[in-house]
Amino acid sequence: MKVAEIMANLEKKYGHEKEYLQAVREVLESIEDVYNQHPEFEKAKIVERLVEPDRIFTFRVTWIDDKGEVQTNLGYRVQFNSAIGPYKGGLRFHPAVTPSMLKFLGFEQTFKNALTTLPMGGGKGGSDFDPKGKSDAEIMRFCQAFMLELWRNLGPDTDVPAGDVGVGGREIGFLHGMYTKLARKYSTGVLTGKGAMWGGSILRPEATGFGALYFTQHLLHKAGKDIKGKTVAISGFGNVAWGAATKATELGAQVVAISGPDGVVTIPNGMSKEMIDYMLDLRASNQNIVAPFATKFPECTFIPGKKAWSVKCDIALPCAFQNELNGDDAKELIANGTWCCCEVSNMGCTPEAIKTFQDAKVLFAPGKAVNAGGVATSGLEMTQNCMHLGWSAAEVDAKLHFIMESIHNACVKYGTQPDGTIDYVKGANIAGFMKVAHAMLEQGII
Ligand code: 2IT
Repeated sequence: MKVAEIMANLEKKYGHEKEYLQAVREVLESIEDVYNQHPEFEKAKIVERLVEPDRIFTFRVTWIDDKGEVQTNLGYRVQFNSAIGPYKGGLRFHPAVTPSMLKFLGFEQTFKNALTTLPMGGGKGGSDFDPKGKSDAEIMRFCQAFMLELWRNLGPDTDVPAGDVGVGGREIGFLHGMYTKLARKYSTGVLTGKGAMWGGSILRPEATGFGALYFTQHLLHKAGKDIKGKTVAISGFGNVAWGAATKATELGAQVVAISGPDGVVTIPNGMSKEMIDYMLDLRASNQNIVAPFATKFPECTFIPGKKAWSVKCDIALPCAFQNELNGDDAKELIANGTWCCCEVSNMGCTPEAIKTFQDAKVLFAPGKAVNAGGVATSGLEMTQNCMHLGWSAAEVDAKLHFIMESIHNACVKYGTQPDGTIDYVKGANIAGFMKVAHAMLEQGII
């Protein structure tokens, strides 16, 4: 395989799909050497097949807003790869959603899911629907209209969506209700992230953030460091940021910043329980602004137009959106003394940012390893659903711990460099790729 050739072909075909091309390039560059030691991969054209999704569904979603006006959005489901299990991955509702964004996310999901140790293929979906400013009733009608189109393509052994940006417990509830009505049967395992009273796993809401901090602990431990007493800057204020802030605080770190599209809030003495709880109210308000946080807690300061990366911190945790931390942000962080960045959002750092961190010997780990605790706990939810039972928080947490440790071990196994340092980007990409590639190889040319 020659990465340059494959990328040139993809650029010809999909030149406008920037996020997709970025995600593919990062993985292919990491795996090139290892891949080329396996002539059987080359013969079966594993990479050429793996970069293309199995299929993409595109559909129109029409719904009626509170004023009685007819609205039309686009809906998608990218079924990327099912070599190791049913398609699995979240739904993103955000006005910037395009096929490129969902292809990048589905591609990433395929490797991430392989890292979890659980049998899940990769998928992703969503819509350009903007939840901002919508009422609960509008969100419900949109979710119902979305499911009306998608339901036939889903199933516990076929494709199992969950939440992502703009889709949380409320949306999963509406989607599940409509699925049940259309399918005329109660399939507990057709969506994950359900309410704890109707088949959801305890700790699923917390799992992405908790898992990210467990991974961070392993990474720090390996580097001879400890999170206790360190300052942490978090971007975003949604579900993932909330879970990360909760666990970071519990582990004795100080969360000194959270942010939104409108700016950053600095938190001089770290977050209290009341502040962490208030993040949930902010998200549920559907306004997508973080400024009210500083009004509610006067010791905090809101700085409009600034990112979390302008705040002095030991550890940076991007928890919001792809490419939210660029090369200049990385330089600013480093100048302010940051020595660790664990990417919690999917592809949160640009390639320039990653290079800047790695060149400066900042400890860096990529999203597909750090944030895999979310989808892993979705996998645990699927297992509980199959077994028709529910595990306790302690049981789920122990399994999440084990999975994050396994992912860290896999990164160390495949990412340790001749000089003894660990390239977590390489490690995660090679470990995830090896599993999917071998599964594809053993299942023939399909
Ligand atoms: O990016 C992700 O891994 C998610 N949004 C969670 C997907 C899932 O199926 O739980």
